[in-house]
Amino acid sequence: MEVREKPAIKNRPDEWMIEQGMAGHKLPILNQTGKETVPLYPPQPDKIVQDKEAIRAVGNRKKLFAREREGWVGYVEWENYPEKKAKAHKILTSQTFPPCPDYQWGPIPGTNPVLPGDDFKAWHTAIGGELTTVADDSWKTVLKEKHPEMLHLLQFPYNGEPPKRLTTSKVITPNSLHFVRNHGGIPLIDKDKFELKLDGLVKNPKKYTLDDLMDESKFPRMEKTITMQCSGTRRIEQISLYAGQGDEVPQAPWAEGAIGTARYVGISLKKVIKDCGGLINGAKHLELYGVETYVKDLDVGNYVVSVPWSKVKANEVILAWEMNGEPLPKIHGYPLRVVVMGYIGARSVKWLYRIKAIENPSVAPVQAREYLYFNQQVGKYNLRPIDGIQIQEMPVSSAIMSPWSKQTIFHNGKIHCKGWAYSGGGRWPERVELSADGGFNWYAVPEEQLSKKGKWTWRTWEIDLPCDVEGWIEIVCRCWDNSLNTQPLNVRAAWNWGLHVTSSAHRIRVYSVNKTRELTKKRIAAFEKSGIPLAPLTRYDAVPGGLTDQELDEYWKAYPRDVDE
Ligand SMILES: Nc1nc2c(c(=O)[nH]1)N[C@H]1C(S)=C(S)[C@@H](COP(=O)(O)O)O[C@H]1N2
Ligand SMILES: [Mo]
Repeated sequence: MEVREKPAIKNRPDEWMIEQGMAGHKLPILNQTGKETVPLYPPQPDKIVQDKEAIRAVGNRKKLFAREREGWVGYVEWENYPEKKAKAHKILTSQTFPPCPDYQWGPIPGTNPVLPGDDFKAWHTAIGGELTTVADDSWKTVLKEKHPEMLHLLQFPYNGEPPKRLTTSKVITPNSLHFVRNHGGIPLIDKDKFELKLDGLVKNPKKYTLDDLMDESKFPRMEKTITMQCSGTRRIEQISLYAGQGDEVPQAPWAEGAIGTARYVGISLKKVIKDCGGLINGAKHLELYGVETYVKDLDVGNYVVSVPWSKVKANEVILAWEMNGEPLPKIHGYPLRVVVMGYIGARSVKWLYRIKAIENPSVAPVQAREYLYFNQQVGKYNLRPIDGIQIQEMPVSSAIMSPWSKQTIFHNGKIHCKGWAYSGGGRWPERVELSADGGFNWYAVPEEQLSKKGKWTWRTWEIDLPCDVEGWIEIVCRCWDNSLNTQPLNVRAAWNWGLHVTSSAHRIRVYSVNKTRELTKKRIAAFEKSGIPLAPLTRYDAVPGGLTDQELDEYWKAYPRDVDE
């Protein structure tokens, strides 16, 4: 065949996919602010650059970023040393790193870990010193402490949730199955070398060993069953609808498992503040410091958030060292963590080493620049951190853990469903309702099919949901809490750029096959008789047992297709 000239076309092989909105990250922005529409293309993969001279000028990283305390592996102190922070920042900004693959437009990799977290790994090794081995150590701890069936959404910083069938199989989540949400490494702290510092606007700043805190003559024990929920729970539903803020760590693509319930033992933070002589000079917030290093916008710090004194005063903030009858697992904050009842998980600081009394909420990035609930019209090109509500109490929410979306269900008129319901701020699920018709008619879960009520805990539930329908249905779940708050009915109603707090009614689409119907029963029997597999729904098979030509002919005789006049 004659070889022709290469045709002058601009299509790329993935043109159709791109045109159909399946690869949004490859699309140019259309700039229509001038006379002509101008496409603004995404950059070609950037060349990795490194200003070696600038990095060398920062100094000896091993010395600069050394372990702060003996017996505290992975601990670099940043908050006390602004010059050190500046040096780490200099290192991170004197080079570029390979961009992380886009995961919001999919397909999300079919691997476990789902995402590797290459940027955070690279930042840690670039800073070096004590942080050099943090990513490897973290993964080793995951493999030691977590259940082999955990779904590792992000390898480093480690973010993982249990699979659906294990999320609600017990009312108290076994430690190995409790979800984990980290912003950095997992420090390995020797409890005999441990010390908690209390300073800032308290009358008598003090330091405590673990034994001091465990001294029952000073601090009465508290034991509480508490559900912890990440504000990222069910984020995947928001992502699937519209892409939002894109970095991997703040934005792990959680499903319904970023919630867990445990029995914690510890003491009330209020008593410790009192032991320091109480707050002074208008202190109204307590800043809580976690040991590990967190990189935010190439700035380096420790994990810091704050809680208001009013919450502490109500004895709703625990310093805990025991989780479900065991010392805290390393991955959950050993030896000491905060547990804030009814607030988003982010305030429950793990590897706690310092509490500082301050006047206003912390300006540290996790408190002031993340976990913000923006208005829908706030996004990448206009946002300011003050445009978001700082998320504290979680709203009422719920989820269906079984069946799964897109599943086909053979049933006899009732579909068995299971799930959880939770409300923050000390409210609790009072009623859970399911709909098999997209949210028009609702059935309440019978009280005896809901787990026990608790002020700070979720309730798990099961229901046989009546369903007469054949074909695709949408099962919806919503909860009413004891204040009669309920959930918005669709994701869009509460969609936000930060992709937080997906608290809308949980919807799944399943294909209902109702075997109480004679026709269905017969046809399935025909599949079985001929040994034709029933799954998957979309597989085409030549199934015998339809009408014969003669039967068709007789039918059209009795019920003519057309009218004569
Ligand atoms: N030091 C520290 N504390 C932390 C975090 C963290 O990354 N570092 N993550 C927070 C977030 S966002 C959540 S949801 C909870 C999760 O607690 P878990 O990992 O024990 O389930 O811990 C919080 N405490
Ligand atoms: Mo979280």
